Amino acid sequence: MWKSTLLLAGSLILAGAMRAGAAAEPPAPCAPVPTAEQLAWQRDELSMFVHFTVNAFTDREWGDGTEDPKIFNPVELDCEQWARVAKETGFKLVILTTKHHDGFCLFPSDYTEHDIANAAWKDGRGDLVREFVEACRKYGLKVGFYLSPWDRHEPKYADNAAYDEHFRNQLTELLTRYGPVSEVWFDGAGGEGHVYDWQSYYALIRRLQPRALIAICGPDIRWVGNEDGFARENESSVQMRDDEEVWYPAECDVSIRPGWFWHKQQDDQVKSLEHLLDIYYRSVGRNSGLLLNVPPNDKGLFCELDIQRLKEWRAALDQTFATDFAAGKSAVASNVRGGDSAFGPARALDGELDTYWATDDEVRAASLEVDLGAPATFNVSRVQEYIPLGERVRGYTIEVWQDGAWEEIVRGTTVGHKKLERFPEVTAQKVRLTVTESRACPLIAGFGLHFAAP
Ligand code: FUL
Repeated sequence: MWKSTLLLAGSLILAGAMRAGAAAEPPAPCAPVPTAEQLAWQRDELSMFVHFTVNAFTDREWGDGTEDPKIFNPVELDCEQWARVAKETGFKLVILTTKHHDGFCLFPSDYTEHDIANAAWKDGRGDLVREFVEACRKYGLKVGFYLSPWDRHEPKYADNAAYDEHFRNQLTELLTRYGPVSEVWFDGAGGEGHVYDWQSYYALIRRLQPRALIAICGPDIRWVGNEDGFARENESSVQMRDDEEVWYPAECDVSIRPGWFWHKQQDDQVKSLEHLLDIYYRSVGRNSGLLLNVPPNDKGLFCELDIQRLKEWRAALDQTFATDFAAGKSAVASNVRGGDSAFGPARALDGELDTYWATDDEVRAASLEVDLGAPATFNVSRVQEYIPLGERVRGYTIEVWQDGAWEEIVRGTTVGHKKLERFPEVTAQKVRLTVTESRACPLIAGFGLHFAAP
């Protein structure tokens, strides 16, 4: 008798453990999902663009390829200044225009004379790309290369096949001489009617730098569609390509000045702090990467006003996001996968992107209620999904408990890696995040409430 009682108790414990274990299984991926490199890029959020070529000496935006390479002479060039500024202001990757539409190469190329080897700078013995890469490495920044397909200098450009080979040769120089490259940026501008053998470029990049992301005219990172730095309110990394859903996150490229290149008369036209903050909220805050261009002047240096503005921008963002009124606060959820200790709502408030609140598989709408412990005043919300398992949320709201009722302050669509919303400041102690629509059970890695000083 005692034996069978023990057996029964034992099997009940086992069944209970199995149930808890089964329910606490992580959710299955909701396809498509990012590659490891796309995920890292999305979490990096900020890239800096550096547009530099003969244009800094001719006061043009698009050189026509007839420039004398001798004019390129940035006598005070200091790539470490660029890297230091990028690092100090929160950028993770820096992309340099190694060749813009004018065809002038900032590296000594074996395939053209229109390059730095024929510049006055360092009597033609310099390699600006190398100095750039070394500075980035010193400051722990990832490196990206822009190489313009459109080449207004190269005579071979008139012959598609000959130019494809020329372009691959230059790509090979860039991808074999300077160590790891994180992003290759292919501009779609110019050269209308020219046919490029993109597939052969991609195959070469995959072979020489398998971890490099190919952006814009490429399969890994998508151009957002404007040069204002603004993504759509419902920007999604899930996109259709050839009748198939693929992971294709958006990048917002924009310059800190009116032009991509430095022009003396634009020295006082650096975007305002308010404008740059707006760009941040409408790019990074809309599930996109921000690629912010800072052009060096004809001396080879970032200008003081640009640097000062970047520092103000960083300080304002740090001030806003250093305090999160929801961090570590107690929360309850309408549904929890495997019990609170497994995928409970605390995991959305722990500041970790790799832990998340999850629901049971069949759930498509659920809410999480946070008690802030005391009334707090905030005007920015932050919601983040656990995107390694796909992007799921298609609708959400945020409400505050006011005078005995819930009052909606945010109604949004997609979330993805990060969704920030700004709203008039509100004071409340209880806040509710509700996912109203989802492609699969929602996985929320972050929910934060912040205050941005007006
Ligand atoms: C455009 C180019 O034509 C501009 O000069 C700049 O490089 C920008 C980032 O892309 O298409």
